Amino acid sequence: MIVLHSLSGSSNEFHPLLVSLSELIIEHRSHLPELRLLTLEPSLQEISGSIEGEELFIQNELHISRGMRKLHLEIAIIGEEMQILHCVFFPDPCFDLPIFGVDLVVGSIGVTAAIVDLSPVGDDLPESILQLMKDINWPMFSQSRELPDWGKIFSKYVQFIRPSGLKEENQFLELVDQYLKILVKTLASTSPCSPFSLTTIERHRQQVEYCVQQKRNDKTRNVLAKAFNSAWADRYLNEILFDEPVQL
Ligand code: BLA
Repeated sequence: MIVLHSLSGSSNEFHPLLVSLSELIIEHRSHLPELRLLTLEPSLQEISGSIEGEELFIQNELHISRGMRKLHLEIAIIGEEMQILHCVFFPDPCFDLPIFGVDLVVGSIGVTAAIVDLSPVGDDLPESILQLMKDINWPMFSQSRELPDWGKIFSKYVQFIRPSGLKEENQFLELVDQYLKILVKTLASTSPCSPFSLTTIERHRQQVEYCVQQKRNDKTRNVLAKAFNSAWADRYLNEILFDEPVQL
């Protein structure tokens, strides 16, 4: 089991938002139907490296469930300062469900980036999800951040912010809670399409595109390449973070 306990005793204290976010994700994940832990080889479950003399430590957890081809939760610690929570729920393309993604980056001055989205794998999000999103109580964050060019994969509801203070950190957490509630609820009432249907093929194509665009994030690549090397970073991005769904 991930996560935070295996590092207690080290000088690293996890940021409270990272702890709450990982607990929230694990709680929602536990409600997914037919949830199963995927065994990862030990060298990928826990990974150590060093970045300019500082330690890098990554923990990975992978599950699958009905409707989800890959549920990935990762916590990375880089030196004394940086902590990252990365989580993506990739749907089975036979199900009309969006990709859930969240990334939290903590630096020496606190949380610098908090991003959450339900990303479409069709022209737009499914109608049932759009209906549920209408009821969300949208907080006004004081510092919105600008998405890079590859961020076109995200929905119009993507939140990319730098939370300012405890109130905004809690509001971000509340938003992730609502996104996950909507996803879990929708999954429960979604039946799969045939793997050969045109809609499945299109969702598969868009999931590949999501992975291709995410791999353009040089900030992720640079952190990994510095701690290991660029070949290792590319392999990790291609095989663990954003591996493409198997061919239909
Ligand atoms: C930004 N991602 C970042 C940043 C770092 C990482 C260091 C810069 C933070 C900042 O500008 O304040 C690093 N993220 C990582 C690492 C991992 C990681 C090392 O996940 C994993 C080991 N990224 C995702 C997912 C999303 C995402 C799932 O992995 C969205 C759902 C988004 N991260 C994302 C975006 C940025 C970012 C949009 C900003 C990129 C930019 O400003 O160019």
